[in-house]
Amino acid sequence: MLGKTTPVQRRFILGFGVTGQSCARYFSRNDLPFSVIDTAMPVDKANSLASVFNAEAWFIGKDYESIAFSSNDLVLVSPGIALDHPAVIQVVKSGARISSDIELFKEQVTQPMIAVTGSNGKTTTVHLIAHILEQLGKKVALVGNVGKPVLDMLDDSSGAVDVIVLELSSFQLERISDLNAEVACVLNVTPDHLDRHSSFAEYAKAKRRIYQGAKHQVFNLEDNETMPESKSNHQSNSTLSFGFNDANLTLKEGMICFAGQALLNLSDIPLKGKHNALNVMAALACCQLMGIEFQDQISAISSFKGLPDRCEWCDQIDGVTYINDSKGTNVGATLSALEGLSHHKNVVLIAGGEDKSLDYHPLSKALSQFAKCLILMGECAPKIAESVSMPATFVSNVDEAVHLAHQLAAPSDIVLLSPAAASFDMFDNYKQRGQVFRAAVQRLKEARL
Ligand code: UMA
Repeated sequence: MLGKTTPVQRRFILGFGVTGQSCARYFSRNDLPFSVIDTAMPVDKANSLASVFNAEAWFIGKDYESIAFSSNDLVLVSPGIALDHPAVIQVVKSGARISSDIELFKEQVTQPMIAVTGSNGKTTTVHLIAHILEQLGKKVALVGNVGKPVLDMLDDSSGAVDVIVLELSSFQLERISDLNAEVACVLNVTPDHLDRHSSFAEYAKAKRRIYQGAKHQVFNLEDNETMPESKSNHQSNSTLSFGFNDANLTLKEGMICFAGQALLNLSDIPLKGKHNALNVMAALACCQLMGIEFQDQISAISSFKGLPDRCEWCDQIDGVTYINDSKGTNVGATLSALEGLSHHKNVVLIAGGEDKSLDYHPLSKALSQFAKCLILMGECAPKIAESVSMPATFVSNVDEAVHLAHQLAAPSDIVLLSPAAASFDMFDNYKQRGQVFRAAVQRLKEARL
């Protein structure tokens, strides 16, 4: 434990966003002094945070260069800061101990953890797992990349929690070891964040770190990159796979089945699309490995409502359905949305945003199979256009995109916002992009009345 009893001389928090601030609250609750380093925060924002957080010192911008770290110092690094960031390199060279909020958390929690990662579907899946457990009377803490930093769970009420459901990103996983989860699951691995990881292989390897020390493992038999490298060392371990063919949990004639027994009809699942069928199978497997019978999970699944910004139904205007998949921030997500929602090439796709060094060529075949037109916006619009054979129309904002889509779509078509790219070129985050899309659809509807 990195508390008062360890010979830590000074504590630094590197990166003072959502994670960094939760680290500060954690240290303050435990009367442990700390300093803040943020290399990208505007000084006026740091000044206003300084009145809220009682740090010993603030190092903003390049101020960190003057710090003489020692091997007795502890530096908690936020997930968004890459391992090759100059500040991290300076810390490593000094011999100071680098850690993270998740490392600190896992050393202290006593409750069983279900940990889930994947390029796409992880937030939907952790919400579904939490929903199933809650419907069955468990007190659940849903934390991690999902938006609630883990250390905020360790307050006075944490004793009442029965199960921790933890969503982890590759950024969080690349700097932790031996998570020791009760159940660990990798949903899928498709290219993402290649501006941060040196290669797809490194990205996939980071994802599979989630299995380290896990008692039970859940993986996607359709996707080799999700497979655990070895069986868990636990004697009571078991591993479950999910997928469309020959997996432990699989699909047969529209039914989710386990060991030949039909569990659930796909049409009774509120989440639509083949990708969501996989997410549901993964959630069923995770909960079963926590000792919950499949039969007890089924009614809970049918009462689960999906999440905003993930293939979210917005409205129907003149017979055209508008779907907001703003969280589709990589190529794999957009492929899943196209494949899962389209019937007979009836999708007008709105894509584009900030590039994450992704290869957009795989979109080309899917567009010709599932889409009727392509509308592009944002920084990487030209790169997407060059990578696909379908001609694209460029627009400069979401309103223009929605108006053009309305002109191009016919009754029973789908207008799908699924950018295959990050949002930061035009928006604060994907949620704001989704809100702007919903508002544009609403204005279109009002104009048509
Ligand atoms: N910063 C620096 N130097 C830099 C870059 C950033 O000092 O070079 C500072 C920024 O000024 C800012 C802070 O670091 O003050 C931001 O830290 P961060 O980027 O680690 O983000 P947090 O606000 O701590 O949020 C993180 C996750 N964000 C990322 O990993 C980028 C959140 O996931 C997560 O919900 C939160 O911790 C709690 O666990 C978001 C995300 O986009 C949703 N995740 C990616 C994804 O899902 O694809 C990985």
